Amino acid sequence: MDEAPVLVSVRAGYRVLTLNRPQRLNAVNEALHIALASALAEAEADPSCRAVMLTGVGRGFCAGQDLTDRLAKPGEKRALDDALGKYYNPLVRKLRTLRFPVVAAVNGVAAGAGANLALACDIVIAARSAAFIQAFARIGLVPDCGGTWFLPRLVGAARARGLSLLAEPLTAEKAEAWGLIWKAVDDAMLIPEAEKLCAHFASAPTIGLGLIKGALDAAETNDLSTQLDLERTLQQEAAGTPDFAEGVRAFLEKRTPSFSGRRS
Ligand code: T3D
Repeated sequence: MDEAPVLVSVRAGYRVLTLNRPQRLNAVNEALHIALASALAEAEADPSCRAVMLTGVGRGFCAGQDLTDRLAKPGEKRALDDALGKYYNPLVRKLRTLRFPVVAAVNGVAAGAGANLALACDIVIAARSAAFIQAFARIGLVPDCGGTWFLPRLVGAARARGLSLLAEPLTAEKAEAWGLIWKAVDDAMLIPEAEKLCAHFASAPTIGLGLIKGALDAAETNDLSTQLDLERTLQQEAAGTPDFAEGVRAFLEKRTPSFSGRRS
């Protein structure tokens, strides 16, 4: 039997999803798409899951679309809108709207859709040896998987254009300096650091964190007045959670809060 394209490890309060096609730097084929979507759906359906870590086996995080599936016969035109509509776009939407944080632990090169898959996660930490490559222009494509949306917002227009048009590798350290990612860490510290973040999120006020994700995404298109109204609505929702009551009680009692992450 073929090895599973995504390995799932269930930990206390979170799950680790590991892309597992190391011989192709975890390039994405249809089987990996299906396995990843299903692993995310299972994590979402598990009330005890309060964070997800996404990482890769071997020396790559993810090299984007598996190009062996894209070789065209002379004169043949490949239709890619289906792949985006059926797999990549729902994947990005899912990551952005999951009710808990997703931590990308970028263990090696992240290229093409692999780079943007990482950027779609809530917190991106990368091994110092990793690099981010908007590889699309090297093969005549356009950054997808949210790249044209994330890049200018994260690093500004000039750097977004440089990265997209030149398709040069950006080191993890430079990615941190440019604000593309949360931080670069020593290779040996990548998984321990990512585990620490996930363990933190596993005992955090999960409903509130989910609302924060939504508020920050909405802020990208809302004007201030609309955003103020949204904050009002979301704050009311957050205030109705047991975690808000516990947070205030714990503060006043000078103790560490014990958040359930539950709505009621
Ligand atoms: O099609 C659609 O559905 C639309 C969506 C498109 C989204 C996209 O992601 S388009 C962009 C696709 N990705 C790329 O263009 C990146 C291709 N890979 C590379 O440029 C290089 O592999 C890297 C810069 C990422 C790493 O280079 P290096 O020198 O460290 O490794 P390598 O030797 O190139 O790769 C190792 C193996 O992985 C190699 O196989 P081999 O020769 O040992 O048998 C290589 O062919 C394979 N590999 C790497 N990336 C892919 C891949 N095989 C298939 N597809 C890949 N994307």
